[in-house]
Amino acid sequence: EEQRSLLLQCSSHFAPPKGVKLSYGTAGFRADATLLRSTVYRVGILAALRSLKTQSVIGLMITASHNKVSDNGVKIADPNGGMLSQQWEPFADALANASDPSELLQLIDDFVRKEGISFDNGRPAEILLGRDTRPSGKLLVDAARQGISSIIGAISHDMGVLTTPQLHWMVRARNMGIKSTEHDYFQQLSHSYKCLVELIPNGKDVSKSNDKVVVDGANGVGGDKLEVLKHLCGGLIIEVRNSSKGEGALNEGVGADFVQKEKVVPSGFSPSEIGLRCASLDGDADRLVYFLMQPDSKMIDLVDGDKMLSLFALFIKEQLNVLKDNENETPCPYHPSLGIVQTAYANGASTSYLKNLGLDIFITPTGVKYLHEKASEYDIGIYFEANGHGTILFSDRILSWLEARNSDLSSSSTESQKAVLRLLAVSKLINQAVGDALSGLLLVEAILLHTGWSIQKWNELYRDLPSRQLKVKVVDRTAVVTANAETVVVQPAGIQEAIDSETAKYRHGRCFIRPSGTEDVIRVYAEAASQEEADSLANAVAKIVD
Ligand code: NG1
Ligand code: ZN
Repeated sequence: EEQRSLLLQCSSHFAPPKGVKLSYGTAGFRADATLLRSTVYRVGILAALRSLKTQSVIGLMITASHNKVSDNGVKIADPNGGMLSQQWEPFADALANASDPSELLQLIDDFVRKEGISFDNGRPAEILLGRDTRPSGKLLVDAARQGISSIIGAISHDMGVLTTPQLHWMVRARNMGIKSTEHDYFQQLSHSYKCLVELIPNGKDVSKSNDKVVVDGANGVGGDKLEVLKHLCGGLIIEVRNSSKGEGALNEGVGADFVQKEKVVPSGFSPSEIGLRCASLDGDADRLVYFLMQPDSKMIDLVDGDKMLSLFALFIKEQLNVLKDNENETPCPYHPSLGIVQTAYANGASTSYLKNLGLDIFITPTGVKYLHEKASEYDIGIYFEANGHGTILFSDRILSWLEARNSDLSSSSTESQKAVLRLLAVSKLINQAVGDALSGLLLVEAILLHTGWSIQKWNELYRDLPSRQLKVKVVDRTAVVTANAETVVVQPAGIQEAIDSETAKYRHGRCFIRPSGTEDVIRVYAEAASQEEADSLANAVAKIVD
């Protein structure tokens, strides 16, 4: 009863905007920041309920990632640091769209009963709050806190400005009972990076290398955090451009999304970077792409998520092969599975390349939740979106086997011992909660040192098929329904046939459309033998959609 009146009273201060229907999409709720106060308040309530249900710490992140600075968003990190369980998404939608406090209360009442959530048995709700550098973030964190406080006994910790992956990492660490501060995050990443460097064959003297990487921080939080992290990473030279301290607007003409989609040099880079290894983070630093500036042109050679995936897959496979070749030293009671997970946006050339390596590849629909879930089915699962979001997951089974082998072999310094140590270091460096540009960057840098490759050499693993992405504004994007991991349109009728007949006109043609989960658009993706053909195919299909 006390709980009910508290909820009714608090909720009356957070009237939802009229005529706006929000949906908890692939990235939580996203909208113009001015529309989000009531939504975020309600997600605060949701986070507290989720924490009570799971009896664990939950995360709540305020960010709109690579979207424009006037947008914002909110999403929940589940106890393992991953995305909110899909079973709760319909409840999230219903909460956000409830028209008044009494409807809200009714929804909560029903849901709490259905889920068997108890307000007074067990530990109180506990939520970690984070936000990116958007100016609207503070106010929205405040709304989230009020939502959390409308559940009696619930506690929130404001962790301040963080990258999205940092918050997810902290939630995961808290629930694993390990050290979970930002300092611990930096320590774990830099320590495991240095382990990998120490394990480089033939003791290459890394400290003497004056090779640097120049990183575009999208005018957001990622560059600021990288400034701290880089000083802990031994001889690694990182030059940060476009941190949040500069003049430029978040994600405007900068950042991983811009660089990947436009394939041009971001602001803040000059011809002096030609030939150097360059990288771009997105606005909340959960995406990373590398690139090379072309001489005499604004254009870049993009080294995208698919290529990072390929680099990581090669390295992991090499370590697993060492273990297999020395099986007498490190007998494994099972055959460790290595799985690669991509979406339809993966460049066709990457998929062929990975297949030729004999790797097991699976395609899921767009959305980290799908990729992550699939990757977790393997002993080692690597997933990446072409846009640079991805990570590597290690099963408990393989981690305990590696730990056990490590103690068996601890005094030896055989090749298998090194392979075990490398895999363990990767499992600690990579953020297993969610894709993380900072940990991804350190892993790329460590592997390039290990292989002795330049970014040019890495880029030549395979040649991308030219591609083009377009977005088409439509009245109702939900009218487009897809199947087969979004590669086929099943509704409206006739569209797929039209796309097929257009695609058939092009060499190496491949094309699909899907409704975006984060913007009010239909996305068109086309691939073909030349850039002109990819452009022309994408334009032709965009006309069909319009
Ligand atoms: P939508 O808007 O559903 O295409 C975009 C990205 C996703 C994912 C989400 C979340 C593309 C084509 N799509 O989703 O891959 O990263 O944002 O941020 O890049
Ligand atoms: Zn992002």
